[in-house]
Amino acid sequence: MKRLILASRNRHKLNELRTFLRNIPLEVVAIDEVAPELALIEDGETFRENALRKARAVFKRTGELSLADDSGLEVFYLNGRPGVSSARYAGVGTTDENNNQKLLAEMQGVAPRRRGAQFHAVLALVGKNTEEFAEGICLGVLGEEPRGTNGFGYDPIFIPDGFTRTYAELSAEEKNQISHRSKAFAKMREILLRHLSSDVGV
Ligand code: ITT
Repeated sequence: MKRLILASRNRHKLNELRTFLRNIPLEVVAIDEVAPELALIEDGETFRENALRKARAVFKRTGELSLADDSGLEVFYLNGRPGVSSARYAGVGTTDENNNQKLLAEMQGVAPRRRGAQFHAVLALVGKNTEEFAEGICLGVLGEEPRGTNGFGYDPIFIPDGFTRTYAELSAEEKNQISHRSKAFAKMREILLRHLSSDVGV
């Protein structure tokens, strides 16, 4: 079976991606299983640029089909911040909790109708003669305080549209039905299946 190398070191993202990839005839391998020393550098200005850089780095190192995710939370009141800096909003090597606290402090006193936000994910697939992208967005609002213990990152402070619960109060199955990453993956799934059936560039 052909292998797909996941260009991510975020175990939560890896779990979500593995779930989405369950029924696709590819052997899924995380980058740390094949090249733990490889640096995945994210110094681009867009999710697309960063996802492409990560997938290209892994393809260059392994010569195998590589999939990367770059994602984050965009708060409209803050002109899209934290955006591409989501993982390191409160500083490089910080915790999810610190990122959430920083964001909540910046949004303190902002009225509910001005707390709109979106989670945004871009997936990049790189192989021989292949560079493809898929994007997904989930609209919602920023909560007033963290709620829930599921998931990771900004999940405890993001309430997706149509829900009163945060992402962190949804089960993994519920989140995976509506999330930015699942929407991006639904498109990537088509791309992967097309490549597998034609075998072009994979
Ligand atoms: P890799 O680059 O190794 O994949 P990373 O965590 O550094 O892992 P990103 O640079 O794409 O990945 O940063 C994404 C950050 O955005 C992530 O650390 C969270 O803070 C946030 N984020 C993305 N998707 C999320 C989700 O589904 N739930 C909560 N937070 C999320």
